[in-house]
Amino acid sequence: MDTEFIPFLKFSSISEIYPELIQNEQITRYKTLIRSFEKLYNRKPKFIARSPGRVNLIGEHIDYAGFGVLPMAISRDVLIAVDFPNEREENDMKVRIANVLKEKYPSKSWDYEGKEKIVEIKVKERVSEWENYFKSGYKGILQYLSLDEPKGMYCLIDGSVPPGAGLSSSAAFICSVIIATCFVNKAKLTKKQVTEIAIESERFTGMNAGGMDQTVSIFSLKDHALYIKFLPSLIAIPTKLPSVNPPFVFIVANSLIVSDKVITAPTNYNLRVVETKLAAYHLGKSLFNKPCENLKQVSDLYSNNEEVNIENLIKLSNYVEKIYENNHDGFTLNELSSILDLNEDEIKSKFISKFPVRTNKYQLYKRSKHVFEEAMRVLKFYELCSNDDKDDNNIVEKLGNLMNESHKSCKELFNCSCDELDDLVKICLNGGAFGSRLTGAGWGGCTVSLIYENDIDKFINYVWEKYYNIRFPNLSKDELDNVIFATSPGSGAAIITDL
Ligand code: NG1
Ligand code: MG
Repeated sequence: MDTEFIPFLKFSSISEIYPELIQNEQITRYKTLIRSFEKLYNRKPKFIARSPGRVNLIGEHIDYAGFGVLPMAISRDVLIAVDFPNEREENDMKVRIANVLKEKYPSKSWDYEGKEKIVEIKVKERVSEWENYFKSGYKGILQYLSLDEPKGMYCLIDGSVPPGAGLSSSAAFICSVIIATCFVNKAKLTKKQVTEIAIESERFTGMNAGGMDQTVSIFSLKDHALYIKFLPSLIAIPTKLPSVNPPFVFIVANSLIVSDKVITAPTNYNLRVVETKLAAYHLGKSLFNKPCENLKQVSDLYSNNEEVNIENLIKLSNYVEKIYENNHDGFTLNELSSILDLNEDEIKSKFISKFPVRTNKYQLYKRSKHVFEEAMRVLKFYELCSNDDKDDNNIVEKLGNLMNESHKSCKELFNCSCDELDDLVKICLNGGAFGSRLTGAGWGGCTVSLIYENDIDKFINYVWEKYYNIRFPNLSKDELDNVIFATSPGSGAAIITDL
């Protein structure tokens, strides 16, 4: 089989992808997937596409404001085993999808009805149906490739990223669909192109998504976190975490509060996107008489297009304090209309028509303050990683403090935490973490905590006792691995052909 396509993603063996500790377990998982595929379709898969989930270390809810973020890929991922029709089956353009969890995620199939019909591929917005994610990726890549006769596909999916947990199961799924479809149709695309298509595709689901998750899923390199800048154009910089002695790790702990972002988007995620855009419009107008599209643009104008820097972000945050001095609890549409100099219909069509939101008040102070300060914390965190100062005895404390400040801001200014997450963060800190914070969109899902590697077992036992045992007494200890686990930076998307 021709393996020249998307060459950057081709791996010959899974040992190149996963950390040593879990390689055997992964080999078994891949073998089981292949066997199930053969049983289901009575044919062999030609390859497996995999894309990882991620944990965001710092930089929450600022990707869509245009600021840099610093996540890392985790080993948990979405696998799609794929076969496609042979020469004798040329006209077969049907897509069949099945999931190893077939009760929960029933099989589906659909025929290709021609290029002009791609736009009509129905991705139901704000409905949580699993095939939606497949269809959104498939639609996005087909629109881009504009093929007359895309090959049909036989797919079996096995995901190990817990859904609704802030570990980006959705982007992992969509990225896998896109690279699988590219590979089947011999499309040569760059990582950046694939990422940009994935970002656009996720929007079909009704989420006005930022670009962090898709970028980290495609670009990550083993043993590196990823510093991602979005503007003026997407750049992903593999970043080693400081090597200190004793070594530290990040622990992901699931609050087990599921936040279905697609369903809650109008009052949560999409509303935050709108609020940050309204703030950008307002701040740009009041500072430079130039309404801005995002808060990064405000910061660029402020610094005359120099690289974003801490000093200017502090000044901007102070400016936010000043300009919203008398309004810390939000503006009604009517009040917005007077400060933005737009009538209500203009505001609606400009900011809220494509992704509708529901609120009585739009928070400009809290959201913009969070964004500027969080952007600052990312710069500081990145600086600590890139300097990797071996003589700095407090580097772990410093990283931890930045994470703690980030959580506080997510909770108090961005209002994207919840009681259980706050409780879990507190427990993690009491259990010895240097820093702990919600990760991903929030409103439920996971926390990420920084601890010494030597303390993993002690820490996990503590959290088990104080959080899981109390809030979820029916959870069996066998499930522990799924709800709380240590992670090291994993590798990004891959196509595995030697099965
Ligand atoms: P999750 O946790 O996957 O819903 C979302 C966005 C990110 C980013 C974070 C908050 C999508 C696909 N992902 O992540 O872009 O904005 O929230 O930092 O919308
Ligand atoms: Mg998601």
